[in-house]
Amino acid sequence: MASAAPLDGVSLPTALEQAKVPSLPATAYYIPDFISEQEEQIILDKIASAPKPRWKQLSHRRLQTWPSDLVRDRLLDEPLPPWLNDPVVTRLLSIPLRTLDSSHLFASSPHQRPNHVLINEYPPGIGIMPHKDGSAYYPVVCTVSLGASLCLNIYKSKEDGALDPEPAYRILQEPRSLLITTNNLYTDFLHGISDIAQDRDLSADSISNWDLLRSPDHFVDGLNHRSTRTSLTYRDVLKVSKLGNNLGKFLKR
Ligand SMILES: O=C(O)CCC(=O)C(=O)O
Repeated sequence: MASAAPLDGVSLPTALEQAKVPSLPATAYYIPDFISEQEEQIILDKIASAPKPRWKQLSHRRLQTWPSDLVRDRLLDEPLPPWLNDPVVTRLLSIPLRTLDSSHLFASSPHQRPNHVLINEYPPGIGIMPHKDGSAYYPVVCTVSLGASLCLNIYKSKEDGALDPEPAYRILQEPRSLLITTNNLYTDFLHGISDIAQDRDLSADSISNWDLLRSPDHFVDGLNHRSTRTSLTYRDVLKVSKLGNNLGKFLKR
């Protein structure tokens, strides 16, 4: 992959189309070296130093939402903190979709950039149930992985609406990588992460983005021993309320 802006450990495609995962339904992109080790550590330190009430504790997993939770699918208009904006958003918007085309991934989204970030922390053995992200967001999800690798499973719904229990596709996400899912992959498929301590049967045949991985040699035995992995999922929330209207007053109470 050619580097648009040489920075230690960062390698960006000159156009997003070069990072497309061709074996997946339209459309996914994978960039293994999206941020550097130093940038990864700075973001992890910021997450760790966030005030305790920022964490929402679920039964096995905890998460932070920035700038705030959605209320009835609406976001209160507030900027992302600088450490979530730079380098991730600035870098995302700097990559053209196609060569000789200046438009970027969020060029047609309501706010022309992601305005919301969910931070999920997954200890080994913990995942997330298969789900769709729904209609509150513009249908583009950008996920930056920090700290460790794991597999994201992609599921088809059956004709009767039931979930096919076997994933149709598996995407391996390495630390410092960016995964983008959009189009039919966003609207028609579910995604989830298994509650396991090891991802197994990893190979060029079973992993959709194998040819785009930074270090496929790390998984030659077919295994990924999980350690704590943190993800940042960036999205553009469609509906935003300005402070001062009723939602703003309600939230500020
Ligand atoms: O952590 C991930 O990679 C997936 C997160 C996720 O499924 C979500 O935020 O909806």
